[in-house]
Amino acid sequence: MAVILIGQLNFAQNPILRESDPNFLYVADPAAEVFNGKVYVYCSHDQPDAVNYEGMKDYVILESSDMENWVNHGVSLDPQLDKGFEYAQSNMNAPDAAYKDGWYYWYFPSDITYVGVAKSRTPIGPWESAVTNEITTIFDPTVFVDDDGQAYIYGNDHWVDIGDQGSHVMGAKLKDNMVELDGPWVRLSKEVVNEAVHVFKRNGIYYFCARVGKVTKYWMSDSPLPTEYAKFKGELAPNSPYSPNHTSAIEFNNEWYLFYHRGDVNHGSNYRRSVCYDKMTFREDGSIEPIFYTIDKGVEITVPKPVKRSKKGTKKIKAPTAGLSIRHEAEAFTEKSGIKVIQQTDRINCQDIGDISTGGWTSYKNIHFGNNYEPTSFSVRVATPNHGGSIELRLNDPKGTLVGSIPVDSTGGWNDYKTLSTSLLGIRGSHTLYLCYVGEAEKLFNLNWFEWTPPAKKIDSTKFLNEKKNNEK
Ligand code: FUB
Repeated sequence: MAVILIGQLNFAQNPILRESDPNFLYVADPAAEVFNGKVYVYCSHDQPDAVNYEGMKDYVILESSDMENWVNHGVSLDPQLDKGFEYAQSNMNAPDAAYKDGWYYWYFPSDITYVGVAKSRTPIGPWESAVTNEITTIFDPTVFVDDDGQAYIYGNDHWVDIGDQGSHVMGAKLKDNMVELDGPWVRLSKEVVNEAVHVFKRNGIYYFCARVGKVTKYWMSDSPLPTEYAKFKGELAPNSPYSPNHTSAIEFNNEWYLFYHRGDVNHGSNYRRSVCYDKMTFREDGSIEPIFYTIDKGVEITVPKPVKRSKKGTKKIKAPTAGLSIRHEAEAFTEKSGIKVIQQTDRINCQDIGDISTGGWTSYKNIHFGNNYEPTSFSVRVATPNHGGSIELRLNDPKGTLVGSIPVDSTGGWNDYKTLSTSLLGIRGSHTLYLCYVGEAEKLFNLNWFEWTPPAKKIDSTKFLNEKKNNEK
């Protein structure tokens, strides 16, 4: 049995993505979720030259296992380009995601107020459309699944002709299929709100948050769809610098965090925003202390320390590689041959690729290896009781250029995962990566994920300092 000690304090950094990171993007409207013990943040995507919200067209996922080290999955849903989303048009504002009955659902607005839905078997895709047309109209859709499995959709009726005149927090039940309303929209706030509705539950209390004027305010209720208005409680988070606020809250390792965006970092603006997060403090009556925004290494993270695990003795958690490594779930492949997607036997809702025999392969498109030829560290997470053979890394074709090979020995069993690494040389740019499986055993290994760390972008420091000076003038 694992014994968990709580207590070590680490510091994570705001904003999550920085201009100096490889594959940096401006991301906004963070919808944070915890799925299978990991944090996923579903974000809208601001274009680097944006001067309004009209050019917002696709969505990005950030992922973390510890709230300190983040994986940037990049653009993960592009309804205007991906097949099956022909109904989705433009203005892809704030999204949200939810899980129910084996599917992850991604709710995204198109044309400002129409709500489209994508679904996937994993939190990071691949995504397919769950519908053939938009499911409803509401501004800034957000979905909450209660402990009894009942799902609700919320938003505000700014620019939407439902409910009373004016813009309020609105909510409705969703059917079990997660794509149809199960009843009428209900007005939940007496007060007028602007946008950015988000709902979470803590100790049996439902919290409704929304931007009102320049700040985020909140309401409390003992019902997810109160027939009387939810009780207005006041300010939750101050104005976010250079940008109207948009927040979401999660509990992770017994701490609560509020995600938000700001436009005053990364040479940003109102339309070039960056996602941040800070700790939440609840008072005894369930009300919340206004959030204090931090910048740089200011986010306190309480780390649970596993000190003992199973009969095999003490296992230390390996600190993730410094820098921004990019993790890709093995089952989120583009194409495959001779493998199956399988459930992990000791973790609910976690998938691997398995039943792998020699000659099998999986491919992953658009893997970006950085812009220079510096070594790229590459790791795989595998489990097997067998001599697992090896994983060959090839570019653009199952028989394409061999750029690396990782030998896989027995890790001890099908539930004993090990991370194996190698260093790849001489690759740059984006490629379709083929992982090709070679070995003798009938079932070689199960592969959970692979991860790589593109070398940091070389920054022209003179240009950076000049730009900074100009901005400060
Ligand atoms: O991202 C576009 C819009 O900005 C969102 O829909 C609003 O909530 C605000 O964050």
